[in-house]
Amino acid sequence: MLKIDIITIFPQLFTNITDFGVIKEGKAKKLCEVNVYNLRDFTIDKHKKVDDRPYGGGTGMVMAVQPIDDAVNFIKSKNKTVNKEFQKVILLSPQGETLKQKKLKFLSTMENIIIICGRYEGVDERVRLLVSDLEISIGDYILTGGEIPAMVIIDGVIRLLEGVVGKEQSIIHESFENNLLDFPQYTRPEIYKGIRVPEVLISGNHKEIEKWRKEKSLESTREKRPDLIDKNY
Ligand code: 4FV
Repeated sequence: MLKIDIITIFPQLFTNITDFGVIKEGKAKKLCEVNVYNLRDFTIDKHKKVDDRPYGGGTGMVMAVQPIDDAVNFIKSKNKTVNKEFQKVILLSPQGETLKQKKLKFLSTMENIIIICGRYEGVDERVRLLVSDLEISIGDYILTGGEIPAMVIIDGVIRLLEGVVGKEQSIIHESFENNLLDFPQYTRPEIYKGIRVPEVLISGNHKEIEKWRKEKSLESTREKRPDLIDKNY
């Protein structure tokens, strides 16, 4: 069972994150659970403030360390049975390591991941020094908050849990699984607006089909993502 705990000032954004598709199945099969915590419940500020002006001046506000630290410790105290080796506190920010399939596979082997969703200009540096184990970015662009990146991790990790994706859907043959992009897929109709499904795919010759798919994966990877070819993903 993987427990995913989210810390955010907008918990309602996650209301029904687990009510659809394979994520829903994972929850139903008790292979995972997603708990959402409102950061404001952990502030000692009488106005429930979780941010403040930056030391040294500058525009925008910074998220204070105390509410985040207390929220993480509260969640850890609730997950006492979790083996600490399999518990990770993740800070989502543009300064983090860029998320790749390999990291999702690593996180899918955890028992508990606690995700800190930043807002405003970011978090006090002491969150990195005292609270988070991992810092992850979903890409080199600036969002308004860490909530959508958190959903990327929830979706990408839960679908890798053994038993979540049914037998009919394979996660073996997919992009990045073998550091290649996926081969072209076709379904009915056989001809659409004059474009016919490649003959080999309706030949029934599985050896030829497998060969064609491998070639096509290599071809589109060379074309679209040459950087992938020699990178061990
Ligand atoms: C982000 C990213 C991201 C930065 C300021 C939230 C925002 C605001 N997180 N990958 N790219 N975060 O843009 O993870 O606090």
